Amino acid sequence: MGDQQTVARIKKTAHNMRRNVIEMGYTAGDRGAHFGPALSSIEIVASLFFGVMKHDPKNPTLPERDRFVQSKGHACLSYYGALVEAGYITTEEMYTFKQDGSFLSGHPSRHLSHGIEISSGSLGHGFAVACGMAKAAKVKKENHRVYCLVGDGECNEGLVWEAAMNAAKNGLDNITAIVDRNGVQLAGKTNEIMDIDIEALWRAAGWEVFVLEEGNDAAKVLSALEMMKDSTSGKPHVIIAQTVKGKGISFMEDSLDWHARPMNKDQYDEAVSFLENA
Ligand SMILES: Cc1ncc(C[n+]2csc(CCOP(=O)(O)OP(=O)(O)O)c2C)c(N)n1
Repeated sequence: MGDQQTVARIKKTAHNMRRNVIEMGYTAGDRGAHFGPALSSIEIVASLFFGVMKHDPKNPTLPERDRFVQSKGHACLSYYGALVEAGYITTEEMYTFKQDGSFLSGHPSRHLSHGIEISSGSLGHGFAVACGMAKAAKVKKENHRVYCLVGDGECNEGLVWEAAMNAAKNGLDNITAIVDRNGVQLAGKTNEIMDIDIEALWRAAGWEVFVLEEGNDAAKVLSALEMMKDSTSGKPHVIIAQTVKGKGISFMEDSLDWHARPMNKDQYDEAVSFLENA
């Protein structure tokens, strides 16, 4: 388990990231934002950027940096929220989310100087690109690692499994995927839309699987990530993290309604008050 100071830093940053999500989502006005998908993934993204990944906001193109790919790109607010906290994006820039001309669009658009590694949002594609990046690192004998956030609904995509099988075949032990298993996707409960055993599928594809029951517990997420980093299985790794969609804002938790939508002033005030009293 990570040291207490690191865990405390991640928890504090996670709190700030939730606030960033609300600020940016409210800034989007009628265009709306994916609140629920971002909030479930906060502890995962925070643990990566503030506990596990090698990266330097002052040198965003550092060749040795670990790569992060947010394959569930619609949840970009957790990613942007972390980039704000790390210093890749200023607070002023944060408030341009979804405004005309802003580099902070509703899905990540590659912008290396701001820490956005690849464009993503078409489900399955980001994960396949992440596997390609891990393969490229192997070919070039580079030691950085690739981390990829995948949705549980996203695991319905055929491309995920083509890329996963190929990664295992190529022994890509330098990639860790984290499945944000929040159980709710765009149009319903994930197990009602496609009742698949994703643990068994990842194992069958040849990956080392770790099931994390508390994916919104920073200490446990950090510990799982470190364990996978130290693994000597020679396989690609996946952490299947049980999370809560909309985590941290009670009226958004486990709610299909808050997958993506605009937020009005009353809802904004209520969300801010939840965070201030958390
Ligand atoms: C290829 C593709 N098909 C459909 C969509 C539309 N879409 C956006 S989010 C989403 C649901 C994703 O669910 P999940 O992966 O569980 O992520 P969550 O929102 O729960 O974080 C869908 C179907 C898309 N972005 N890409």
